[in-house]
Amino acid sequence: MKLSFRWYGDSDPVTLDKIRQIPGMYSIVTAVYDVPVGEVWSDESIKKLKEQTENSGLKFEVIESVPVHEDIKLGKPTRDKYIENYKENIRRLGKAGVKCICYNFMPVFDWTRTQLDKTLSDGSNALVCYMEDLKKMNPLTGEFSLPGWDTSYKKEELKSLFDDYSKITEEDLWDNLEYFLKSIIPEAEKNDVLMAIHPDDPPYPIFGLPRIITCEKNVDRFLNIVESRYNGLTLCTGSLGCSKTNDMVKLTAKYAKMKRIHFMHIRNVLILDDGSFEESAHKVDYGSLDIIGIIKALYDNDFKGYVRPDHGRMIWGETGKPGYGLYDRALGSQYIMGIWDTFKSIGK
Ligand code: DNO
Repeated sequence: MKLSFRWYGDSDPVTLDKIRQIPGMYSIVTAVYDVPVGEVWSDESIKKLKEQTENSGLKFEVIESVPVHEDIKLGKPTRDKYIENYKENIRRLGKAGVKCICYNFMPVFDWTRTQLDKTLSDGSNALVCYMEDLKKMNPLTGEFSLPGWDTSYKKEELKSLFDDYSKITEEDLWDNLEYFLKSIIPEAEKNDVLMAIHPDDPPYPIFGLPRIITCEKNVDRFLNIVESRYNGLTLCTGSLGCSKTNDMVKLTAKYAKMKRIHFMHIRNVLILDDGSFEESAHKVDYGSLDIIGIIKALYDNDFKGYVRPDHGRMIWGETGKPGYGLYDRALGSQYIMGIWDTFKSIGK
């Protein structure tokens, strides 16, 4: 298992110098942020990221994300142009030494929460998703956005995207995913870049938009579309795991055994009675997920991929990008590695 850490580039208050001091840190997880979704990343930007990373003594092996243009998800005629760009990005990143690309296939919105700074009982704050609030949110009228979202849309553009999605079914979305995968996976194979889809977060339709990477049955279906190791997963424990029906220990063991997990996002969530959830500290008894069981499943199946501590709470007065402060993610990383090292030392 290779420890990694998300870094948002020069504008990230969490600097590479700080990240490299976290014990066991191996690779940076980053992306080119100055290019609109769907366009080709310049060789210069990729080179700069690689140099910055390597000069800090870290590897440049994981990209999160190369975002997928909405026209691809919608199956519009213009998708072929964007797919060609996507393939070019795979080639360029592969040439630069990238081994794994994380992406998602969520219509319009990436991860979604109802509050980014809910104060917990210990005075820290965290991302939460409360069902009652989620029902009241309307991205077409509300003046809110989340850090994971593409904020470049104007209200009218968002409206027309919603109209487009109202005309397609979940099965259409599957067809469009299939078309995309069949085009890009051969390119990933040629360039030795492992593609790792991120599950939908939360794993159910929101705002009337379909979501399909949500549960075991659908992940199985996804993996079967292209039976190649290069068509793999970013298994995000907190995304799938905030739905009680997803047994994360079982899923981790199953897909790790199949060698289809290339990237693990590990975090804990506390699931409330009505399906709402709060992001909690990684430590097993702070949330609803069996983090130790998940890591054991990885260990038992000789997991060799990348892992990153996913969102952390904001602690010790830190401010910054919600979910992506230094301190709690660093603590989480040491919890994860501590469990891993313990299994390593006691053996299977
Ligand atoms: C949230 C992240 C996601 C993830 C994308 C992958 O913090 O895990 O935003 O990067 O869904 O494409």
